[in-house]
Amino acid sequence: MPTTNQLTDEQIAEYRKNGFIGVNNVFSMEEVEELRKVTEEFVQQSAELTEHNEMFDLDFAAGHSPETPKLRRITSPHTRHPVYEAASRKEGLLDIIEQLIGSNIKLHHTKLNMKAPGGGAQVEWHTDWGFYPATNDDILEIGLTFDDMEIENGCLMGIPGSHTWPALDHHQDGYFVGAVSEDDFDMEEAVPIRLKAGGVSIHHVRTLHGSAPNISDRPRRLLLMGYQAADAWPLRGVPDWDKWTQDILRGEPTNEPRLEKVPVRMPLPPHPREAGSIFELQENLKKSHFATELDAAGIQQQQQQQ
Ligand SMILES: O=C(O)CCC(=O)C(=O)O
Repeated sequence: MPTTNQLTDEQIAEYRKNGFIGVNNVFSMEEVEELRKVTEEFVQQSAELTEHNEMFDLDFAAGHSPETPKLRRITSPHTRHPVYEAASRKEGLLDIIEQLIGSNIKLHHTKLNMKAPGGGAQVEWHTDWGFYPATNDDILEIGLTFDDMEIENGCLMGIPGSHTWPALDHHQDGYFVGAVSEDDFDMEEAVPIRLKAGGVSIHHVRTLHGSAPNISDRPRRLLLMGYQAADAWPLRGVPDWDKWTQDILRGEPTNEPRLEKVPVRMPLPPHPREAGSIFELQENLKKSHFATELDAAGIQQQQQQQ
């Protein structure tokens, strides 16, 4: 099956209207196989660890142990192995991104989120904008799936049109917890992004998204790669100009931020309980949107009817 490097006009219109789309066949199965193989090596490397470190976030709730290592996240995988770096720089992918945010493209970050079979954790509803507001919102995240991604194994879900909403509050008791409260939206409007392995989800930085636990017997491995227009300047500043320019993947860097009238709420003050990953941060949320497996199953039933 040939891979694609172009969105159709319909796909672009859907992205602009809903704030997210799914696109199959962006990566070949050979590329996916290589990514799976390298990822398995990292999972084995994490086996002996008993606590999170700057590279690995472990899934204790899913039963992480030396015999059954359960890795929840690899942080910045593109800096850890050339296979991930190649994925983040794939020309066909950058062609697609250029259609959505223009020709000056900077890599924002990467992370590999994994949900183990039978319990891999949910990601509570949030916008990426809540974490890193900028001078304009030409910023998006790609999710490259290594596995067929379905509701059962905790696919990404989005709320259509939420990228046009005012800046959502990701605070609880005055502190940033990286998740919105249940009252801010109607979960029944959630649309799952179902994909085949090698496909990508694309969501706008202001799109409200989340994902349920994995209640299937299959893994869900999603390589998330954030990209931004080079003139979308982080409101928290650019601490390292050399690193900033190294991450320009297409076009030119600029020190002239483009200022757009965008609604913003800063992710401050930080939560007093220090958190390395979004999973740890969101554990501070008093009421999960996915309180029980039954809730997750309930959502699934609703969504399957859509
Ligand atoms: O892994 C997922 O399902 C979503 C991840 C996500 O949105 C995040 O890590 O910011």
